[in-house]
Amino acid sequence: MINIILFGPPGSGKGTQSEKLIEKYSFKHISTGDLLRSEIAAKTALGIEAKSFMDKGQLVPDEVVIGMISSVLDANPHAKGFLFDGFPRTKAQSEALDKLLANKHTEINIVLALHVNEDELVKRLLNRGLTSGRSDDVNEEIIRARIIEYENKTMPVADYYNQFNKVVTIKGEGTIEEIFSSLCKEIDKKF
Ligand code: B4P
Repeated sequence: MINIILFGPPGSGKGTQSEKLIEKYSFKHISTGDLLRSEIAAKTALGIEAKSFMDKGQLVPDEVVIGMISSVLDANPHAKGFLFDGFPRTKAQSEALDKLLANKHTEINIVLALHVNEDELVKRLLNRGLTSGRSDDVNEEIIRARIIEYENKTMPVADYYNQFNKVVTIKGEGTIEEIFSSLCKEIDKKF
């Protein structure tokens, strides 16, 4: 079983690259952003709670997200590997994920960290906001708040996996195909 985390700030291309990676490698894709947005669309209690955080550019509480991941792992006992996109986003989520995977006698093999400068991130997200209908993409203030959340709460995830030498940094600027090819090179090297 191969388990990969695609890591990076908001707008670094995690969702974009995940789509291409799952097509090529047939991993089970787990995007906490997508899962939360479908809960919002279905107006569930979890979705209503999550929306109040997401609309402000804040992370959703750990216990909500960890519970969601645990259910998806249980629902996919025969997956040949998982591609985690946008999860874990805090050190507590990383520790919880490691425990959940250990219970299934597996682990995270590699963390692919996309690096993109802040001005480019803001430009991409404002641009996506023109068509996505996503309330967290519409104004620069919320986008900057998401980047600050990333720096304060999510960067420690890279430090956490770095202690096990699992992090590989990838340049996340350039064409989508160039970045995809860099990611595939690292995956193929590892497996
Ligand atoms: P997410 O849905 O995870 O996504 P994201 O941060 O917006 O960005 P992503 O990196 O996937 O960007 P994309 O490829 O689409 O998070 C949304 C919110 O959900 C969070 O703020 C948080 O509130 C909540 N949440 C999610 N997971 C959570 C967790 N684990 N814990 C707590 N809260 C959680 O790319 C963005 C744009 O760039 C697109 O328009 C794309 O077309 C463009 N783009 C991509 N690659 C490009 C390239 N190479 N060049 C130019 N443009 C490019």
